[in-house]
Amino acid sequence: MKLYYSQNLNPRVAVAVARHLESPLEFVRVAPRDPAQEDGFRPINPNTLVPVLVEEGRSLWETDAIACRLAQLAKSEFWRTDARMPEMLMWVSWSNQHFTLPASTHYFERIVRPTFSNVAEDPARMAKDLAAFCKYAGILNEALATRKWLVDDQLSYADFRTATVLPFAERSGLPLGEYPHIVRWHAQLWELPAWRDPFRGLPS
Ligand SMILES: N[C@@H](CCC(=O)N[C@@H](CS)C(=O)NCC(=O)O)C(=O)O
Repeated sequence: MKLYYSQNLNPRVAVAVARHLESPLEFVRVAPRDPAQEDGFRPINPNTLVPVLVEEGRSLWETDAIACRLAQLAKSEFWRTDARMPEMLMWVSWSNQHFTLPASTHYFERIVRPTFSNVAEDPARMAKDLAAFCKYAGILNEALATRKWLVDDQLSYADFRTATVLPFAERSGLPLGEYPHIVRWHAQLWELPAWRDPFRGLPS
């Protein structure tokens, strides 16, 4: 079983899940949007994006699907399968659609784009996305005020997924310090080696 990854937002989450669950797989570092690799990568994922899990010749793309499969293989409740699953999926969906989406513009403009282009960021777009991020950060902060972890006070995939952008928040210029419960919750995640340093020992 192979997990194709890069060090960007979504594959970071997939690698962290694999590390957390101690999944028996080979990590393969790729750059699927590099013109030299793109055509060769298409049979593995027609979207030419990572992460991708290849198991017995079958490809599974999308971070959430990969996390689900790895937890299934590990027989772990990290991906809830009981009555708590809808609540876990609520956070997974919410973070993908609302919290992480505007934050990922900051991530892209401040961390990724400067590695290949010197086109300046669009201030209007950045301001709009920052306002959206702050709105949803307020909602998350409020939710975390009364709980240790997002689902039933035990670590789950909802915590990893909702925190997708947080390791990059400071460098992306996202004002995380204004949300003390998010800061406390992310500090808890940071205590987990799989979350803090998922790429440890892997090619960068
Ligand atoms: N919806 C996909 C998004 C995957 C995606 O956007 N991957 C980006 C990284 S965040 C990618 O492959 N970019 C090219 C690269 O990292 O080389 C998922 O959740 O896995």
